[in-house]
Amino acid sequence: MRFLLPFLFSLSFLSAQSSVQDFRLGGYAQILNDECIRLTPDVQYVSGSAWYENAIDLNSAFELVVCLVLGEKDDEGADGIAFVFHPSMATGYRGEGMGFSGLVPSLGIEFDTYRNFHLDDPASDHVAIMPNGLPYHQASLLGPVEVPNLENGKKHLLRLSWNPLRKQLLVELDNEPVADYSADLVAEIFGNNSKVFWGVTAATGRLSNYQDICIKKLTYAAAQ
Ligand SMILES: [Ca+2]
Ligand SMILES: [Ca+2]
Repeated sequence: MRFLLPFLFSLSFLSAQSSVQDFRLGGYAQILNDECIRLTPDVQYVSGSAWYENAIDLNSAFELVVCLVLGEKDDEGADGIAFVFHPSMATGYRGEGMGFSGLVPSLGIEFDTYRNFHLDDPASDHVAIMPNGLPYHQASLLGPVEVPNLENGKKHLLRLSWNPLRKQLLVELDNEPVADYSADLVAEIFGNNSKVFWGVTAATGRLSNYQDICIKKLTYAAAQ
C-alpha cells in the first residue's frame, strides 16, 4: 500500500498558494494585504467572517497553517477568533458566540480572549474544541486549554491538521501542541457527510480588538 500513497496524494491534494482572494468575506471583514484579512476592526459590537471558497473532504488529510493576530488590548480586549467547519458557508451568532454559536452540525475551534463567566470561560485566553455551535464549556469536546496572553499585537502561528486514518485533529499554537483530539468527526459530528467548508469568524462586544488572520499554507483534498 505504501508505494501507492505518493500517487494518490498527487491526484487528490491541493496545496493552495494561499490567496486572500479565495475567501468569501462577511460582516466587517476586509482584506488587509496579500496575506491577511482583518476579521474585525477595533470597534465595539461588530463581527466578521472569512469562508474558504473550496469545500474540503474530511476523508483526506488537511493542514491549515495561518497566523492569528488578536489585537493589542489584553484586559480591555474581546472576543476572539474561531475556526468553524460546517456543511455550508454559514456564520453563527456573534459576540461571545464568536460566529460559530448555533451552527448545527459544526465543529468549532475557538481562540477566546474574553472571559464570559456564564460560559465557564477561564480567566486566561484559551483554546477549546466545541461541537454543534455550543459556546459553553460544559459541552466542549476538549478544553478550555489556557494559553499565554494572545492579545499582544503579535502574529501567533497556528497549525491545524487532520489525520483521517488516525481520526486525529491536532492544534499547534506558537509551535506548542495545545489540543490533540481524536474522534470520527465525519460520523459523530457531520452525519457521515465528509464534505465541509471552513471559515474563520471573529467578534467584539462591549470590549474590542482588531483581529486578523494571515494565510501561510493550506493543504487539503478538495471535496467533489
Ligand atoms: Ca469568551
Ligand atoms: Ca488576553
